[in-house]
Amino acid sequence: MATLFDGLKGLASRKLDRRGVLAGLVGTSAVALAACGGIAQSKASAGAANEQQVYLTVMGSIKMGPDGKMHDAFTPADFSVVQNRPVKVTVYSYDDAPHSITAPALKLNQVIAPRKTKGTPAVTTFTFTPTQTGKFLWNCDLPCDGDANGWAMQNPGYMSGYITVTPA
Ligand SMILES: [Cu+2]
Repeated sequence: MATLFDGLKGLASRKLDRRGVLAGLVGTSAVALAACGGIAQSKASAGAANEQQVYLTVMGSIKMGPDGKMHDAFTPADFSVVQNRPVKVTVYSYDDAPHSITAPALKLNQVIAPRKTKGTPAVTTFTFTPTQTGKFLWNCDLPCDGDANGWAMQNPGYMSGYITVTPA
């Protein structure tokens, strides 16, 4: 991991007093611990390269439904990933209410944080590794789409969609 190397390099090149050395060592061991979380260091970097990235955006009253009303929606609501590889999901929410991506079959139940300032999205990131292949329905599990009594939560393409997992 670059951070561990940079940490050691920084430690060696800096002239530190005792407190500085201690702080440097603490910082380095924290990084080493983080590397341990990825099992072995070499595997951790291989895992990062193997990681799949998904970017989603959430907006309130953004997509017109067949009822002619505007509904809360994820964009995209459907995405496809490959089995047995970590998926890093980054969600930008421009909405002032929390939402979720809930898919029990994939053991997913992730709250998506609401934005605090209008126009500035809240960023939620999480990682999961799908082990089974198939097409899995997800829903937002937190009451939303208030103007339409939660209609979007039951309708794929809005506050619901499909995660397709294809064989590795
Ligand atoms: Cu929602």
